[in-house]
Amino acid sequence: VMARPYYVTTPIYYVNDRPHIGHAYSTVAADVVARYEALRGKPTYFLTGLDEHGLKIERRAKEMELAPQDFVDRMAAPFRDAWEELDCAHDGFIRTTSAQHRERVQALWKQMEAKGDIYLDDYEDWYCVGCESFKTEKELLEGKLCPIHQKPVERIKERSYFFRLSSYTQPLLDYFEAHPGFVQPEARFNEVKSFVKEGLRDLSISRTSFRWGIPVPDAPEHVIYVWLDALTNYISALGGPAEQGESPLFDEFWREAETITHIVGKDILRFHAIYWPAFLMSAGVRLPSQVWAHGWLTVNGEKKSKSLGNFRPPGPLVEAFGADVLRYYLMREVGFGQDGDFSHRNLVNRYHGELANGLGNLMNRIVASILRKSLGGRVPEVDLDQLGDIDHGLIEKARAAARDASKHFEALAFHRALDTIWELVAAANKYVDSTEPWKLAKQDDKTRLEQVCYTVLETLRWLSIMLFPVMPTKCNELRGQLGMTALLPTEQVDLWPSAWGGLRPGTKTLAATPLFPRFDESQERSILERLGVEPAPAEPKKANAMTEPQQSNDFIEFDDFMKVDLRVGLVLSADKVQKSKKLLKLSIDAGDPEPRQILAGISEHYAPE
Ligand code: ME8
Repeated sequence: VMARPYYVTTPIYYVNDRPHIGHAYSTVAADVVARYEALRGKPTYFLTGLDEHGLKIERRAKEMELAPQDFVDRMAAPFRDAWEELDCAHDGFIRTTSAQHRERVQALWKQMEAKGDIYLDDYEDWYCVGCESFKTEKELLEGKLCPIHQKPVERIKERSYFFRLSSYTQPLLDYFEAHPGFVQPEARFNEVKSFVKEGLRDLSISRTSFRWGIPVPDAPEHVIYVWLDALTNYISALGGPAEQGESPLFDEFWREAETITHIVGKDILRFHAIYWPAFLMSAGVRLPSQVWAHGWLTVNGEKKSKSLGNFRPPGPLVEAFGADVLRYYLMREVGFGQDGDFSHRNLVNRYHGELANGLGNLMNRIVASILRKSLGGRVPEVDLDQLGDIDHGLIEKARAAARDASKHFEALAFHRALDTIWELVAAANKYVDSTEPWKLAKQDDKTRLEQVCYTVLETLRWLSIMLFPVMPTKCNELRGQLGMTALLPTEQVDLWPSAWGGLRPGTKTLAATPLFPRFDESQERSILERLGVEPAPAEPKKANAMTEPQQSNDFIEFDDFMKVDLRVGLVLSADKVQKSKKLLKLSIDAGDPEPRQILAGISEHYAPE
């Protein structure tokens, strides 16, 4: 079966802001999907870019005393740099001020017009410049504030072109009915459906009161509404809308794509799940397969706002941890679709617990240590038919992980994919604990040692593929240490692990530097300091509902802590308390004239000795 094309997009970001962790979240997710699908042999195209028109940009440029085009040119570079730093290998980078985009937007307009869906009328409504969106009276907060930006909306009264969105109410509902996976997650889809069920109003799609946009064809005193302009990026970047045969990219990745996924933040779901499909229906262009709305991130517990400094370009984080670690953390910490917190401290914790002590340790124990000392650093030759139950246990775990992780990646459940893969990492470390290769190394007959080492090395090879979408550089380093070549995704070749025993006996491994070196405490402190994180150790951890139990926040104030009388003592004896499961009776010398007797509820965890 030929693998069919896969197309994935991020929102195009407004250039009035600098790239930050929130933008990085969407972009990394899209890159991970694209890399995953490419590994499976699908032709893939990953698009990101910039939204450069609109009143918001025009005003910001004015504040900066720059011509709008100079302003957007200047603001584009930091985004390109950020995606390069984060190893986000986009195939296309669309800017809405490009000539190709302008032409295609006008072409789409004409198709909608030819359908009879555009008309001119007088218009009066509330507008939020932050959202670049009209608001109905009942959406507004007290004092005519935008519910999202908490800023006053503006009264707009002008002649404008309208799109007959109202006549797409039923077609959209029918489409939703027929495509139950169109919006993800499901709860968000339900919100979209109820919104449409209430009935849609026609949409004003042009403005005359400012200039910074794409002129309406044959009516250049109007500029095209920035969201109609912006949404069209997803096809204009491919050369669409276009007739069959006019644009090979549009044919391959839109017309004939197996899957078209728009990744967006939940804030802009309505535009993507309602307006965009309606525009496409009107123009007679196929619809995307799914709109995936992820949740909203805070950084160290803080929301994004102009006054807060946590939402900074990701450069310093990449410098401190490397792109792969940051990508890993972004995909692991918060369930895709849920809101969550990006916490520098949790990043450090996961780095140590999961990367250094989990995967890195597995690598070190075998490749850097035993293999080198006892088997000349080469991949041993083993007879796979001679393996024991415990070996097959790990092999089965690997097969299950590959199967489940692929399902999760396909569903954009990145955190689940990583959970599954980390179960395999844990199982492999446990396998090393149980088989005790350091003891096997002392035996004259090395057969068992070879079996154990091979089983772990092959597991590492599988891991180097499964983790590649998230940590491409580290995975290729890992492969280099296993004596293997870098992964090179190729169309129509499925590289996902399926056959056990791909690692060739005799391959020379390299014990290079650890993949995830541990930081000591002072390094950790200085990294956090450089990132501007307060060195308070008792930061209440924002728990991730998907993977961790909620933690209680019952911390005490420092003054209360100062009331504590804390002493160090020597345990003189410890005895089980008869008939009690929990208690140990301790006799303790804490500097008092007589030893103290203390009952401690630790018997389930400590033997008296
Ligand atoms: O809305 N948490 O651009 P934008 C998670 N130009 N994601 C976040 C985030 C956060 N705190 N902050 C931003 C626009 N994002 C329009 C889009 S598309 C045709 C036009 C991400 O610069 C998230 O993907 O305001 C969100 O949807 C997007 O950035 C908004 O970027």
